[in-house]
Order: sequence, then structure tokens, then C-alpha cells
Amino acid sequence: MAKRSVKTRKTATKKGAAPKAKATRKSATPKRARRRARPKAKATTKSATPKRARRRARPKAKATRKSTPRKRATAKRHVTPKAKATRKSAPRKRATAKRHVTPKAKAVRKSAPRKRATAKRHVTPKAKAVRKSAPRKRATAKRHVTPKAKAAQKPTKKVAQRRSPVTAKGEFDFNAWLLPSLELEQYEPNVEPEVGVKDQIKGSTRYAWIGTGQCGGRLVKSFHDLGYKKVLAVNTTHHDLDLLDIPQNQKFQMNIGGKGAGKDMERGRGAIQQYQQEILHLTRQTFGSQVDHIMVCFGAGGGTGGGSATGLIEIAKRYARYIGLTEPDKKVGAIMTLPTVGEASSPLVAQNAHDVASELSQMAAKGKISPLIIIDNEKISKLYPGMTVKSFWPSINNTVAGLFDIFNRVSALSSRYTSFDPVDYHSIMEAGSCAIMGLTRVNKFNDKFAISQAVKRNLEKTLLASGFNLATAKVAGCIVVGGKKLMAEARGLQDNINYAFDVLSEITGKATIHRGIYEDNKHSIRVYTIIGGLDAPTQRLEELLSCAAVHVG
Ligand SMILES: Nc1nc2c(ncn2[C@@H]2O[C@H](COP(=O)(O)OP(=O)(O)OP(=O)(O)O)[C@@H](O)[C@H]2O)c(=O)[nH]1
Ligand SMILES: [Mg+2]
Repeated sequence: MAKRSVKTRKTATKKGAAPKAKATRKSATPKRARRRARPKAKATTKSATPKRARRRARPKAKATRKSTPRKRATAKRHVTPKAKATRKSAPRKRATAKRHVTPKAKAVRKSAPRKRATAKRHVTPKAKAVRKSAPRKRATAKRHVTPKAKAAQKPTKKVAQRRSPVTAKGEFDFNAWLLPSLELEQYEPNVEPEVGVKDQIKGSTRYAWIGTGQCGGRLVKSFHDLGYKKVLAVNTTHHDLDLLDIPQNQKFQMNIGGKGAGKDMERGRGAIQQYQQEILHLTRQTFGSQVDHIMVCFGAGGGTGGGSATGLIEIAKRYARYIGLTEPDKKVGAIMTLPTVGEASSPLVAQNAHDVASELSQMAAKGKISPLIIIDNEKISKLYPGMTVKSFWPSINNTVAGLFDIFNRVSALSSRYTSFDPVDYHSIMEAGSCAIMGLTRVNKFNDKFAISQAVKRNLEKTLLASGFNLATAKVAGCIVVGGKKLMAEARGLQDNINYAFDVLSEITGKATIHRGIYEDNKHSIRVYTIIGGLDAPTQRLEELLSCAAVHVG
């Protein structure tokens, strides 16, 4: 643009020579000619100025140019009316013309395109000065962040600047995209299953045991002796707990003041209410998460056991849910003992036993617990008379634990004859209602009816509780264990065993009988029976109540 203006000036000077002559002839020219010559005469006047004046004028023009660049730009854009007309008629052409570059310029452009780009971004000295004085301020103002945010941004920014994560092919390069390490990465999520106390049993089902009151504590101790190490004993008195030979951290005293519940079930209820959180925590800690079924053990008749049983069942269900067991109602059961006639002569004990046994029977009937295994102390005391005081409770408890264990253990074993599968076993344990267990020893096995007769005759006798209507059973398990030699040599034994199974099916009102035939090294045949899905022994429970009424009266 500057070049252009200089050119214009040059032209004016050149042309100035002719008008100079014309001016000399001024007086001689006619009026019209003079009018035409007037603007030219101006130029002539310019050219006619003395050299010094011209020199003075030139720097002035330069100064004006420098000081008022805007004005000059406007001046540049000035167009004559003629040019305007031309523009109107062909505006496009003119725009093109503006952008028109000479071949020389083109060559320059090609050789140094960067230079031109720089030229485009040309800034005035004033602007430069402003930029220099406050360039930081502008940048800071734009990217203003709090010091905290700055610290957080730093690593990300660095990473982002390293290398573009998108390759030339447009693919995402994960190696280039290095994410900063986050704080939570330092913490390992606990994906390991909680083991709790380790079991030493190899049954098909992993049991956890909670015993409450003296009876419950002693029962879980018997299971502990067999290898079921996931046991907890709770009581309102430390005296009973102190006598239990199980790890100290598997005992919990519900301190309600005094020495236990004193056959008052309300005190037992209050105790479990008060300590439910602590006990739930202890179950998680002791049992871990590797448990399939939880059993609550207690003696109906006592204040602690009877009063806390239902509360503990709820805690057991909460624990079951916590470890992810589906259908906790089917995974929480109870082993409840009924008092001897002698004990029931105490009206309070009889009433307690009746109340809690009725409550749990109803829960079992509704499928809220599974199973409810009833152990009748009175029946056992008659079955095995002559026991010493010292051996009385331990014998009963060990028999209960041993019998229970047989079904669990056998169901984990495969037999070359007939296997009692874990599924068979679980169908009994999850059938709801009441369950009873018993065992029969068969001495005569050569006779065709010997085994079936033994089963038929002895079944009711040998079960650990009475008063049940066996015809109400839904499912049962019958396991026959015979000596190796007998299995190999006794003729017709298979038929005799099958007949025994059929007899059991008849007795139990066509309940599903899951069979198992196993061998051991003894020279005998034993039949283990578990009958599930039974109605509650209402008659036996009514006896307890009548007992209480008689004594209260
Ligand atoms: N099978 C069996 N039954 C027991 C045993 N100990 C007690 N019982 C029965 O359980 C019933 C309740 O007795 P406890 O367990 O001593 O009572 P508790 O739950 O401790 O209640 P309180 O003593 O009142 O605090 C008794 O009437 C007995 O019939 C035992 O070791 N085995
Ligand atoms: Mg007690």
C-alpha cells in the first residue's frame, strides 16, 4: 500500500512537466481550457514549489502517515465515482483483482510462506509495547485456577503434552495416553473370602453353630469336638461359659447383671435385644463367609436359651444375608431339647418349654426356619437307662452331634453301591417343619424280613424324640452301612435292604426316601434315619402344658 502511494506521487511529478508549460500559456488559453487545466495547475503549483519547501513537505507527509495509519488505510480505500460504477458492475472481478498476485510475488510466497504469515500478524509498535508490558497478565487471567486445582492439574497437563494419544493413522495409542496414578489405586479391595475359624470336618455342608444357655453351649461344644470349629456360645452367666472347653473368643457373655436369667425368659429376650449387634459382629468374625447353614442350639425350659432363641435365629438370618446366602429361612435351623419329666415338674420350666417349643414349631411349619430338630431328653433318658450323672448330658449331646454329623459326612462320600447325594441331604435340611433323627442296629440280616422288621419296629423307638406323626413326613434319608465282608458275602442282602427302604416309605406316608448304601470295616449293619418335613409333636407339647397346669394348681 505504501508503495502504491509513492507511485502516485511520482506520476504526479512526471505529469507536472506538461501542465507547467500549460501554465506558462495560461493567459492565452480560452476559459473552457483554463477550467479543465485548473486541477492540473494545482499539481503544477506543487511541482513549482521550491526544493526546500518540497523537502519540508515530504517528511511532514511521512510523519502524518506514521502517526495516523488508520486515516491512510481509509484513504487507500477511497474510490472515485467512476471506479465505484465499475465496482458495482463487476464487484467480483475487483475482489479477485485485489487478491491478484504477480508471478514474482507468487514465487516469493512459495519460497517463504512463513514470512507472509508473520507479516499478516504484524502488530504496531504500540501494540507490541502493550503486549510486552502485560503479556503474563492476559495469560494468567485466562487460565486462572486455585492453587489446589493447579496442583491437581500439573501431572495431567504434563502427560497431555508428552505425545498425542492419536496416531497418524487415527488409532488410539494407549501407551502415549499415560494416566496419572490415583490415590485409591494404593488400596487393594478385599476380594478374598473371609475365612473365620477353620473347620476340620469334611461334610457336604459347612455349618455354623450358635449355642445359647447351658444346654446350647454344651451342644455346640460336642459339635466342636467333632471338628465343627465354627461355633459360638452365648450365655447370661460366665459360670456356664467358663466350663466350656472351646476357645475363649468364641464365648460371649450377655451381661444383664446377676447370675443368668434364672429361668426367666423375659431376661433372656432382653439380653439378646441388648447385645444383638455385638453377637452379629461376632458371628461374622468367627464364622467368616464360608458357611452354608446356621443352626441355633438351646434347651427349651431355661430362661436364657428359651428367651434368646428367636432373637438369635433373627441374628443368624441377618448373618446369612450378609454372607450372601439366598433364602435365609431355609438356611437357618434349630436344635431344641425338651425337658425331662423331672425337670418339667417345675411349672416355670414346663411353661417355658411349651411356649418356646410351640413358637418355634409354628415358625418351622411356616417355613421360617429349616429344620427344627427336636431332641427329647425324656425319651433319651428312658432309651439309655442307668447312665451316670457325669455321663448323662455329655452322652446325649455326643449322640446328637454324632448322628447329625453322619448324614452330613456320608452325603459328601460316594458309594460303590448307592450314594446319598448332597442334594438329597439338602432337600431334607431345607424342607422346613420338624425333623427327627435316629439309628437302628440290625443283628439278624440273613432273613429276608430281618432288616425291614428292625427298621419298622425300632424306628419309633430309636428316634431321639417322640410324639410325631411320621405319616406327615415329606422327605427322609435312610443310610444303611454294612461291613465289607457282609456286603460281599451275605446272599440276598441287597433285596433285604431294598425292602427296608420300602417299609420306611410306607411308615412315612410315602415320603420321598433318599437312600444310601455304604460299607465299613465292622461286622454289622446299621440304619441311620433322618425324617424331615414333619408336623410338630403337638401331643408331646400339650403334655408339657398339662404338666405345668397340674403343678401350678
Ligand atoms: N440335651 C441336653 N439338654 C440339656 C443340657 N443341659 C440342659 N439341658 C436341657 O435344657 C433345659 C434348659 O436348661 P439350661 O440350658 O441350663 O437353661 P438356660 O438356658 O441356661 O437358662 P437359665 O439357666 O435359666 O439362664 C433343661 O431343662 C434341660 O432339659 C445338655 O447338656 N444337653
Ligand atoms: Mg443356665
